This record gives sequence, C-alpha cells and structure tokens, in this order.
Amino acid sequence: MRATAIAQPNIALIKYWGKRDLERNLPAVGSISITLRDLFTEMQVELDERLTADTLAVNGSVDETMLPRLSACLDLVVGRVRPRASVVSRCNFPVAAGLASSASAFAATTVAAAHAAGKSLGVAALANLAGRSSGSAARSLYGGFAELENRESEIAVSTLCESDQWPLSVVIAITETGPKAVGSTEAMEISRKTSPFYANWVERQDDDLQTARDAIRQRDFEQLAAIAEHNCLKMHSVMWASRPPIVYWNSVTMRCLQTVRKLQGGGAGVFFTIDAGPQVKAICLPEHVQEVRAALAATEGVIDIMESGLGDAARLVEVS
Ligand code: 2P0
Repeated sequence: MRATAIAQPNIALIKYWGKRDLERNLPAVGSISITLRDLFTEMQVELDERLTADTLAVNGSVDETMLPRLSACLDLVVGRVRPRASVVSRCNFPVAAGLASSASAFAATTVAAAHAAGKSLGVAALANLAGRSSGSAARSLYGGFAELENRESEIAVSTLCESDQWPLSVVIAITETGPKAVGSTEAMEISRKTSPFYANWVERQDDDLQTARDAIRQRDFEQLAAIAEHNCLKMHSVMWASRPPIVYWNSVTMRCLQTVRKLQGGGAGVFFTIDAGPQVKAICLPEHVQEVRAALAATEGVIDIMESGLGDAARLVEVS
C-alpha cells in the first residue's frame, strides 16, 4: 500500500523547549505556533513485504541520517511488526537548519504511513503519534495558530485561530545553510540538566501562553509581538546559560534583529522569532511584508529570503 501526504512546517511563537518525559516525548511546557503555507514537505510511504530494510530518499538523494528516526516513526504508526517501507520525501526549503523540517517531515510521514497501513485515525490520534516522533510535529497536524497543550500524560493540540481568520505573513532570513551543530532533542536535555534558568523558564511558561492566547483572540499584534519576542529571547537565554552553552545564533542573526528593531522604530508591524538554528523569522502584518522583506534582504550577510503566509493542516494527497 502506498500513500502520500503533505505537511507545512510551523513556527513557534511561544516555544517548546524541554521534555517532561523523554520516553514518551512529552513536552515540559505548552507552546503556540503558526503553520506556514508556502513551505512544504511531501512524504510518500510505500509499505512493501518484499523489502528487507526501510529506505529514505530526500529530494532525490539517499538519506541515512534521518532513517533511524523515520523507522521509529513508522513503528509507532504502523506497528513494530510491519513490512519495510520505501519513503520518498520532497521538501522546498533547507532541512535541519532551524526551519522546522522535522515538524513537517514527521507530520506528513505520520499521515501517509497511517493511510498506507489502512488505518483510519482522527487528527488527535495522528497528532499524538507525530508528537512522539518530534514534539513540534504534533502542531503541523493543525493549521493556523495551534497550541500544543501543557498536559502531564498525553500530547494534545488545539486550534486557536484558523489561518484565514488572522492572515499574518512570515519573512524568513536565511543566515547560514547546512545542518545545525546540536540537534534540538539533545540540546533540550542539556538545558534541562544544566541551565540555571531552566526551572524559571518552565514555571513562567503558562503566563506567556495565556498572554499569547489573549493576544490572538483579540488580534492584538503588538501584544503578540511583545510576548513572542520575550519568550524567544528567554528560551535562548536558557540555552546560552547551559553547560556546554548552546548558541544557535551567528553575527548575521544579530544583525537581522537590529533590522527588525529599525523597522519597528519606523512603525512597521513586525516582530522576530528564532528557533534551534540561526535563521530569523519576521512575522508581520501583510501590508508591511514588502518593506520587511526588502530590509532583511539588504541586511549584510543574509544569504536568502523566504516568504510565506499562514497555512492549513497536514493532509493526504494520494493513496493507492
Ligand atoms: C519549537 N523547537 O517550539 C521549539 C523552539 C526548536 C526551538 O520544537 O526532540 O524537533 O523532536 O521533540 O520538535 C524543535 O524541537 O524536538 C522545537 P523533538 P523538535 O518549535
């Protein structure tokens, strides 16, 4: 059986950083994200009794590094006793560079694998399975503004606002290409075990979530901007104070933040966020997207610019 699904990456405005349960991959804190429209990962999963091992090709090249996590994801969705799978992935943005490629990859894999195995699962069950493979993947099962809730014993996601109800734009400044030095799973554990700021980060997260929920409900861009930037800088402070320190930024990352500050000073509706990588995501009101794009493109050292609106949930595109 073969099935293909598409999922979009999501960008957290209130961040997931830290796990309460490594085995079940339960986040220590809730998070709120926006799902993108114009960046995508497509996953085709074919289960075949004749195969002796799982295989993965990403954009036409064999990929061995992602394979163990992919096989574990297939075990979760299809079952441990299963036919091997041939998986073909297409992605229109850099992988493993802090652009949430694992979120869209595992969300799409979960949907495709469930259909290839003939399982009919609801979105909550799919999100639960995707989240066990990669916490942020659970959010890509939903469109628009999604909250990965702070639950003690399960992964649960809900929609706060659909993409067309508050159609913000996102401009992404690529400051470096190539995979990141430390994967987020490992980095989160280093932070949990060693950062003196970690306990405070976890303790204050519910307040930040509530502020962001209120801002989204009231479509209050300024309030959302203030809490998202604060939450982002707090997460990176947790990382910077870890031992060894985890620093995903480079000098161009910092320059992009200065560009965003200048744009804000000139009255543009824009704010920044940065994930486990050096890229800067500028979330803006659609009427300011050209100005934001031009300013970031002109920032010294920026390699490339990507742009996206807000998009919808992961979905099946073909089953045969
Ligand atoms: C987020 N990140 O909320 C945060 C902000 C990165 C920085 O979720 O270990 O790849 O696979 O559950 O989902 C990246 O973490 O981590 C992430 P795992 P994941 O988007």
